[in-house]
Amino acid sequence: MGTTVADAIVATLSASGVQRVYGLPGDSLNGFTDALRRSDVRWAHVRHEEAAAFAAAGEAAVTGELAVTAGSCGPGNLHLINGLFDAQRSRVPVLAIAAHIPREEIGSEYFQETHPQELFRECSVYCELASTAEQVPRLLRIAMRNALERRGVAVVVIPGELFLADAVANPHPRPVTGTSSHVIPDDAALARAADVLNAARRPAILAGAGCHDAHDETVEVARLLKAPIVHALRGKEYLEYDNPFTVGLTGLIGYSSGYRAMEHCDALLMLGTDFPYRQFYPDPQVPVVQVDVRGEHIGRRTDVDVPLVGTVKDTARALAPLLRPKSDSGFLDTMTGHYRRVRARLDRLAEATPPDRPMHPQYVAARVDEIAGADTVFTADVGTPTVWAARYLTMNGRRRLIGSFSHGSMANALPQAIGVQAAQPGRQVVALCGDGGLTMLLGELVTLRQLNLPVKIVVFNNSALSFVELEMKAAGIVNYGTELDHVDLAAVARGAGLFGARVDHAEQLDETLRAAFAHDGPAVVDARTARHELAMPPKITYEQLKGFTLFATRTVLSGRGDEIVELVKTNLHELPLV
Ligand SMILES: Cc1ncc(C[n+]2csc(CCOP(=O)(O)OP(=O)(O)O)c2C)c(N)n1
Repeated sequence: MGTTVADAIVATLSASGVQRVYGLPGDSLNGFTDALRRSDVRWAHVRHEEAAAFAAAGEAAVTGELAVTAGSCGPGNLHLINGLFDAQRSRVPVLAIAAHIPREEIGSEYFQETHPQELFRECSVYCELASTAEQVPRLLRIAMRNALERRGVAVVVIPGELFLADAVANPHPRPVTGTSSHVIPDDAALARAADVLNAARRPAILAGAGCHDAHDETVEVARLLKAPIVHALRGKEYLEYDNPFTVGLTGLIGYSSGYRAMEHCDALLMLGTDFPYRQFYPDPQVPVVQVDVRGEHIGRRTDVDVPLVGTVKDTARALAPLLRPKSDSGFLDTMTGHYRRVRARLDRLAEATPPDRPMHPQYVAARVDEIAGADTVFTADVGTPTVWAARYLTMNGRRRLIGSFSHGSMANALPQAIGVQAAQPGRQVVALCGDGGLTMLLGELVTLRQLNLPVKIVVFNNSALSFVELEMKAAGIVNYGTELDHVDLAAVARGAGLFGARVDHAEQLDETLRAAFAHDGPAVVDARTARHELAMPPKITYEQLKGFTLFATRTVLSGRGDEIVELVKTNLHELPLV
């Protein structure tokens, strides 16, 4: 057999450093999987294509390099879509190879026909259909370059028969790999920014994922300005450590100290963040300087006085010499003092409960934080696991925290962990899962075993879609449709050939976590946690408070008064946070 188009694709992937492709085979993809069989690129076989896309997103997030996923025609690649949305919204480079029905059938409502270029348009930076075999290698390289440079998803749609077509052998395919550049605003723009910040008496910094390589530069600007650093969730892993200026997160799952710093500042410097919640930004008269390498993102959350297009690292370096060091640290001291008090209160909430009470999820998260390694990669499910991760995982510059923080999809933690662990087999990977999230893509437990990935899963098993219950309570809606039948997930894990242990009481937790983390293979710790843990947003609006009271009244009226008693018991301690 000569060289096929699929062989040429795989050769380019391999030359570019791609080591595996996540997916599920199918007729239209057979030419591609067959070429993988002949190559050094591995097939990372999952149970659901959504998991394949999430796994690629997880790999790309932890390596910063291109990760690849593939799906067969019609439903096969359609299943990729939610994971691809996540990769796109997290701006990590992922290539999706979407096999397609035979060219000559397109447009006839053929078996399994969809139009992938239309379906994936919204979740990609590049999405094109290959029509001839000759076109495929160049289309592939363009797609890879787009994914890398525009940090997102690139999709190549390839009719199945093209994979099997003859290709011109190319013994030295050129690698397509990432680049790095310095991007700095011009002097006039920097001077305007410096004027605004020098004139301020209480400047604050809001920092996000764009600070990924700019910890020291961000802290230096904060030191000059005596400015508290508030961070968005995706900024946590890059800024929360070795940083005397941090005042924590803001936003719906943030701390009141983060919120207060934004509320009381008289100038805001946004560094590499697209933090979406407009109600958490300062009043409109407060001047804003925003730094983002993607100029088109500037000003879409709040009005901006000085837009600076540049990488945070380079821009902060260029800005620092223009800043007049401030001497008054009053605002900073007040805000960091507030942060310390909030932190102490949060730590008190993470206490062990007596054996007759279910564990506080805060306690579980805090113990995981303590027992996990110094360079662990954590993934956290959307839902309350993200709240506990945000509040209780300590970052140190080596640990990583990955979630579905922009797309906000459930069931992300396990498949993202698959990708992280596959890319970095020697590293400890801990997935914090909800029972709703884990059971949504439960089949991927088997993937862990099949691919030999020693991921450690800690389930916050509260038999509910707990985060949604909180949202309903805040809106004054009686909980409905949020109950999850209890599942013994430790037993399920053991049935799938994994280590599985259940923890009902606080005193069993440490020992079980240690055993699971030391286990030479994938493990599930099924932690039974209290259902009604409020994760109060730092800014409780009058509407939300009213909603909560309304919820209490309605629940009592609907004959569920015992639920209120339980709620108050588990949450009274949380209320002072507001
Ligand atoms: C795919 C998807 N479906 C629905 C939602 C809405 N949603 C957000 S959090 C959540 C509950 C998650 O439940 P679970 O995983 O059990 O975690 P918990 O909040 O109970 O700890 C739901 C349904 C979503 N974000 N994504």
